[in-house]
Amino acid sequence: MIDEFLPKPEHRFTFGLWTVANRGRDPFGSEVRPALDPVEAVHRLAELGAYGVNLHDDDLVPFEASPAERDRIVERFTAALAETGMTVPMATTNLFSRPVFKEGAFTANDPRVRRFAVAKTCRSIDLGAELGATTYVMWGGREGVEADAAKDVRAALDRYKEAVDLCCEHITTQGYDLRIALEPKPNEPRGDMLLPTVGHALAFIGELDRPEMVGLNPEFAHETMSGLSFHHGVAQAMWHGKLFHIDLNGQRIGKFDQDFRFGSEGIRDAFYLVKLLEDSGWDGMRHFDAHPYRTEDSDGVWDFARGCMRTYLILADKARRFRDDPEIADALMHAQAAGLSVPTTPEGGLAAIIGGAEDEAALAAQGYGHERLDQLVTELLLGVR
Ligand code: GLT
Ligand code: MN
Ligand code: MN
Repeated sequence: MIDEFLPKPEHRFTFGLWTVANRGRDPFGSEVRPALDPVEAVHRLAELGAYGVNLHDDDLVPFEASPAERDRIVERFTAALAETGMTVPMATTNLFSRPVFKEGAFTANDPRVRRFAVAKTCRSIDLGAELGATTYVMWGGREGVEADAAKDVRAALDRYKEAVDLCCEHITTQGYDLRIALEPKPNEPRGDMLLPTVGHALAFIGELDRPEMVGLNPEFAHETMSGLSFHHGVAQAMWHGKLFHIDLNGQRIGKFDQDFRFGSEGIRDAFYLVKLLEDSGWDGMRHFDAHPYRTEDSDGVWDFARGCMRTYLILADKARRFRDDPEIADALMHAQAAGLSVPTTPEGGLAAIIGGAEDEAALAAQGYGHERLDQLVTELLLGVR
């Protein structure tokens, strides 16, 4: 039997090295799985049909490694990429694990910590460029505060901008083909984090020295944690030309930062997101930033990875069925969905609008058939149409 949902490199699925290598540690318990060699991760993901892997500097090269060790590690990793045809489309920096960043990295009160963070980031940008990455993600995991008295948010944003500008300067002077994607998150690990949502981050980009080099890497779990619609956030990022990358996973509103397998929670939201990416012809990566349940052994890790990709492909198929379904098309007509593409301004311009005589009572009496439309989507997702 042909498996129509078999992942292939052409689908552009990527995984963070840190996702499949996640060892199941949580605030209440220790690691439950052994360490995973990045070279093995590359081979296993390639066998499953992935297109590439993404990484933090420290995921591949331990922070303490000497320059000679670094070169050896990178060489061995590059050989695995060449052998499998896998790529590294995105790179990022770990600015959150080491104790030095406990008060912040780019927005730490101590300028020496900030300089250390910028230097670590520039080295990591060099590594990403060496591996061929064209997107550089910035997730400010420690940029935030619990004791609000300790941090002036306006000054912190000045410093955040300064650090991003410095990184853009490094990319430009080195001549790298690299764009920066900021990743918003509302909280966890800090009580409150800077650039908490897609909207905050979009507004921040407008204040940068080189705004054209900077866009967004929205994450399903992060907008959902705020109670916001992920696909609305992604759609707005696209509308501004700022969707540079995307982090896919599963999350339920009101819970801790779950980072579950894509589609395991919020299946409707996941459907509308996949539909948006597919309908818009998104040619970027379908990147999974999730981790296996703590219940899993090493085999479960690969079930997890396979599941993320398979669910995406099933939802992409549902998006195609949505388009081809005559009853859904009829319900969309009833909802006047196509009417939104008609400009508000008629021939005759504003004067025609002001002088117009719309029949308010007739307009108000219209029904839009959303109950029928939404039930059809439910039945599509439940597999009965
Ligand atoms: C970390 C975080 C993610 C970010 C990664 C990039 S690291 O796992 O939870 O949301 O995308 O720094
Ligand atoms: Mn997350
Ligand atoms: Mn993420």
